[in-house]
Amino acid sequence: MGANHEHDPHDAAPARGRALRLGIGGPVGSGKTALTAALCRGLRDELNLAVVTNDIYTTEDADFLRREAVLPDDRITAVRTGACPHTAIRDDISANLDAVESLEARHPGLDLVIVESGGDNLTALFSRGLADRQIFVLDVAGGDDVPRKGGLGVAAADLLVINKTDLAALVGSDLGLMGRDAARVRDGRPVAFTSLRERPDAPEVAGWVRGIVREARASAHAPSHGPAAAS
Ligand SMILES: Nc1nc2c(ncn2[C@@H]2O[C@H](COP(=O)(O)OP(=O)(O)OP(=O)(O)O)[C@@H](O)[C@H]2O)c(=O)[nH]1
Ligand SMILES: [Mg+2]
Repeated sequence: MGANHEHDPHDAAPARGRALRLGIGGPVGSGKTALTAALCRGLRDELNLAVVTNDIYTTEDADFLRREAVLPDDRITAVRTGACPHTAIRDDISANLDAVESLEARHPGLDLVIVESGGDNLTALFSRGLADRQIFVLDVAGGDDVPRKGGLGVAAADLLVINKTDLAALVGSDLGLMGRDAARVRDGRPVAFTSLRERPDAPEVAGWVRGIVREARASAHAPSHGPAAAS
């Protein structure tokens, strides 16, 4: 029997006084690292950023981001999961939390830490104890029936990105159908179509990330509503 993916053993960590943590998940090769690179390039002049990458056996994604110089090297940390990627973002998040916290300690005042998951299946969601918000990245080459098949990643991520639209005609994927099926399972949560090949800066996704960072700042400065003092 499969694991119960609805069960999250971790509580959401308190967000006050620390960076917002954004998880980026999705199947193998859908464009998670390309999107991470796009967000770093697009936001690094206005936000204080760092990245954690997850690979099973290598540090390839971190190596790629360093080679591309999307951020200074010491703002990019690789976690080698050694097992199914979803285990490291959902069940035992300690290696990822250590990586995030060590980046926060080395770079005071971080606004945003992006955590890229290793490529996984459609049920892979981040634990709320690791990611405050999450993006799930599909690509059109995986088939235009993937949004209809649903799965937690497609249905529940805060933003669904459908990437590689430049390949849609080549692989016979119907973008309209993907959009309608995604809307049906997502209960109003947003969907963005991207081609990181044609628009490597992903302006729509960068705009969404600006919005969640603004929200996090606003709630960090809002007065807390603790229980009223007894008289
Ligand atoms: N044609 C096309 N190729 C893309 C696009 N986005 C990414 N790619 C390519 O797709 C391949 C996989 O992209 P990655 O960003 O490494 O995908 P990933 O999801 O991080 O992959 P894993 O971490 O291995 O799961 C690379 O060769 C990218 O250059 C796109 O919009 N269009
Ligand atoms: Mg990657």
